[in-house]
Amino acid sequence: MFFYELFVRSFYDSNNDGIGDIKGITKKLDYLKDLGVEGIWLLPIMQSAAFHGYTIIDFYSVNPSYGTMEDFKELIEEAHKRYIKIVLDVPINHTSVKCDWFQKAIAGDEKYKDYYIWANEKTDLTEKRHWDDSLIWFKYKDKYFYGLFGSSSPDLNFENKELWREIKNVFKFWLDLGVDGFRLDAAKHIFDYDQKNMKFKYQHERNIEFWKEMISYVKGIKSDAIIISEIWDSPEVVKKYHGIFDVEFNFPLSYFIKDSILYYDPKILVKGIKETLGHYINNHVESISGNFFTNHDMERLISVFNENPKMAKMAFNILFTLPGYQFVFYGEELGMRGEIIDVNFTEDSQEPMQWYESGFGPGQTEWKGCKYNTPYSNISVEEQIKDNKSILNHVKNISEFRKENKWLDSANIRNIANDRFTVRYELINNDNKFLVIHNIKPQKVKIKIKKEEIVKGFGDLEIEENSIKLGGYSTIILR
Ligand code: ACG
Repeated sequence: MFFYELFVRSFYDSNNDGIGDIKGITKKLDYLKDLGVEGIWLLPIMQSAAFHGYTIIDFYSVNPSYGTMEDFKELIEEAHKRYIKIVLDVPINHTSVKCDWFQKAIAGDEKYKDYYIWANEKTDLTEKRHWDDSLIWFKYKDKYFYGLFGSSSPDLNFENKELWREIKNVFKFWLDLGVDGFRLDAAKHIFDYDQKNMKFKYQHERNIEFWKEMISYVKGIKSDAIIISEIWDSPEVVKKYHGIFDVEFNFPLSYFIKDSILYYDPKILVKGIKETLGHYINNHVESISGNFFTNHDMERLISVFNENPKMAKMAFNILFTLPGYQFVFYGEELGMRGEIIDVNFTEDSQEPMQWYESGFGPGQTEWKGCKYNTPYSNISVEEQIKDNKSILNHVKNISEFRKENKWLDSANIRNIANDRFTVRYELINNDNKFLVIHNIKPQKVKIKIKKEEIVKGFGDLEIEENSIKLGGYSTIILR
């Protein structure tokens, strides 16, 4: 299943204020359908003061700059008419400081005070976040609160069971509106502070207990709701949560895919598949692998590849020929550029979607100037739609192939191997068997095959009687 990760603010503007909105997405559903998209992961749409929307002011609202609740209902209806699912990002680990709950807590309301985590005599106010040395304790008026994601987003205190009920209401509210599922932000952070010893400490068991209860509640309302988790960590930690969520983002695999291409090293991909798709090797899939190469927190694909479009296409070939679901961040289908110098400042990877070569035209969002995706750089829907060799048309072709072979989502993967140039693996189910060969290097390679075995090729292929010359960054799929 092909999911498109969509950032509303940057996507399509329906009312000419320069900010992308929900009506804008509805207008562009046919573009997404044409691309082969089957599900949209909507980055947070609730009221928030931050550009990215991850600090929520009101969990039961739509950000007024994105539109109204009615617009959202219409989007769901129109998406469903096109068999596109809508999965909502719900960041419940923290709120905005502007959230009513936090404001009441600060004003001394006992109920809401217990919604947050406050410093006490044991607190080390200089304690740092383990991955980048950011501070985690912040002063608001006369109190210090715990905020793993910064000074404007106090963490919620899930020791308080009342909050579990509150969050269930949040999920119910959006399910009742018709959403098809949730992307659970920061899923490993629900219990990450040891309040006895006042020290940062992941408590994976307690997170699992929390999510199990939330998921069983959600499934009680909508049994086929899709639950996708974000646990950005090593394979060892990701594994701890296996089987809890329907879909788990495969962060480790995202690095293996990019590194194997970037460093011209087929061994990296073989290792990556073996280490992170083990459940598809031994046919014991409890959570679907959410495969991707970038998201809104990361450097964009083409920037990782020093703007080499062939490498980007190769990454798509790998993504769309592995078992699991595919998640593509908006704009990656055009090779949009964007770097991230600091994970706390992600604007540069979330620049306005480029619809026009000139950078201007109906629906074009302009909430920020583009530092990376400048006009006349061949990075626009307008330009690429006309060009058979564009990344956009490449993504369309490969997603179409994937749709024709839906069985690949849950295929068993076997005999993963490499030589100096290629990576090959078999994809199998009871009725089908494909052999996939990726040439992940720039040079051409000759491979012995029988013509009639060819199912499909992506890239440069010279087919001869008993062999094929597989161009650099090209893929062949055989029966
Ligand atoms: C989510 C969203 C993100 C959002 C928040 C907060 C959470 O996608 O847009 O931020 O609502 C951590 C968290 C993630 C979080 C990212 C941004 N993402 O775990 O939930 O930060 C290490 C750590 C990870 C860490 C990552 C960040 O382990 O926990 O993610 O670094 O770089 C190997 C290692 C792996 C390591 C990686 C990267 O893979 O195995 O452990 O990950 O390398 O080094 C938004 C804004 C923020 C704002 C916040 C409120 O973007 O700016 O502060 O909202």
